[in-house]
Amino acid sequence: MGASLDLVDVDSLLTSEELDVRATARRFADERLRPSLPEWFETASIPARELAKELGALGFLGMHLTGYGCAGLGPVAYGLACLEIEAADSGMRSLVSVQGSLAMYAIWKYGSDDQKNEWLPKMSAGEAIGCFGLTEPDFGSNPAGMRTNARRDGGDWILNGSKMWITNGSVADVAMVWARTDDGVRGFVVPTSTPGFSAPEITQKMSLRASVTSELVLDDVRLPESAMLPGARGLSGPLGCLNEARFGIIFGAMGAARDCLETAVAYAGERIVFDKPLTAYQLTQAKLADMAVELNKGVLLAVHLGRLKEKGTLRPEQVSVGKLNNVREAIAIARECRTILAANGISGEYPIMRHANNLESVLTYEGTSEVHQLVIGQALTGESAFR
Ligand code: TGC
Ligand code: FAD
Repeated sequence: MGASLDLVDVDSLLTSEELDVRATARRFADERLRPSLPEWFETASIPARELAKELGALGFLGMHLTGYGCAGLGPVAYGLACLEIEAADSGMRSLVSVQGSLAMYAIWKYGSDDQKNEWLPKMSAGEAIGCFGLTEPDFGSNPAGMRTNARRDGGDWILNGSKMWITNGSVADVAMVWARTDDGVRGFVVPTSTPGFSAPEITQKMSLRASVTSELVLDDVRLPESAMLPGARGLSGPLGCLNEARFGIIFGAMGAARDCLETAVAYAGERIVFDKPLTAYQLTQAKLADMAVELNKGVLLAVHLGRLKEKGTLRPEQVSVGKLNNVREAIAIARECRTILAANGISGEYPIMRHANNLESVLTYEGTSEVHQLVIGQALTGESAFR
């Protein structure tokens, strides 16, 4: 956090390596991302290939994975990088999350040696971009219902179906596609140049505009036997990847919230209303105090969950606690900060409305807030209320 917002001295919980990673990510966000984001958001276009290479050069792609050119850093360092990148824009953090925690992680965790050797080095360098296709037009929260299927044809696989709302889809070199087979849900490594594969971009988004979102269409896509991920069988495969990306979001959302709060504090100090700066009014201070308390609690929760992940004891329902709380609080902070800037709050000249709009996507993807409530509810009661 920026020093002045770190009310409870969270920084004292971080190692010097973690602080260094954070400083590098903050510099990249401030110098490379922040100046261009208003334009990228407005035009809904990003230089994805260039950014991937720059992020790769900094070691931010698959940074919590080991081997194959990955940085092999701890979960808190990874989380802090997500936080700083999302302080610039959630769409930028999405690029990092999908590449490292979903696409690369799927290969790293469940892939064959050949798949790992072929894809991970170029993905960690940002020379190849990956995407992760789980959601379908009719099956988002309930991926168990997926219709995309893979059937055998001699020694090959033939994939048919479609995926929806897929981050990085149209710019990806490789897609992790989850499909129903006679043997349950399996994952496939699909080079996007394969005949029958296409990825039309989704337009008219009012949120996460600085991010590529696409449909994936699989029309008789023929793949060799070796394209299947050997280590993933059933839904636990993709859900295992989601734990990784959700973990990054627990930190990331606090970055968006921090950027809103920093903007609001600075604005309130300069804005004169009824002859005094806005910061001099008790109502404003109450808002700022409440938001700073939630921000500090959220970052503390993120670091705590990171330490559990480091020990290898982090459970999925604990990830749900973090994702539910931190995204919900981040969006509340963004909306409250918007009120402090009033009319200026809706302007693209300030980052607040962009963060607020982005956080609507973050609230929905990687498990909606309702899905995470139900995961926590199940852990509390032993009853599954999904169906
Ligand atoms: P259920 O019967 O409970 O479980 C099926 C199997 O999966 C296992 N499992 C998990 N494994 C690892 N991690 C988890 N979090 C897991 N949750 C469940 C479970 O043990 C079981 O294993 P097995 O071996 O017994 O078969 O599954 P269900 O069908 O009842 O569904 C549970 C539910 C609703 C929680 C799950 O479907 C879910 O999480 N739904 C939300 C879907 C979702 O989050 N989609 C995200 C798509 S990717 C995305 O949004 C990327 S955006 C990224 C960006 O741009 O940043
Ligand atoms: P639905 O599942 O149709 O849910 C509709 C509403 O019903 C929600 O409020 C939900 O919480 C609620 N609901 C669902 N089940 C229950 C229940 N049992 N009880 C009570 N309420 C319930 N997916 C990918 O696979 N890869 C990606 O890279 C990816 N990137 C994305 C990027 C963006 C910008 C967005 C917006 C989405 C992305 N997604 C991606 C998709 C995302 O994961 C899904 O949108 C999400 O899982 C929710 O699915 P849905 O939109 O179909 O909503």
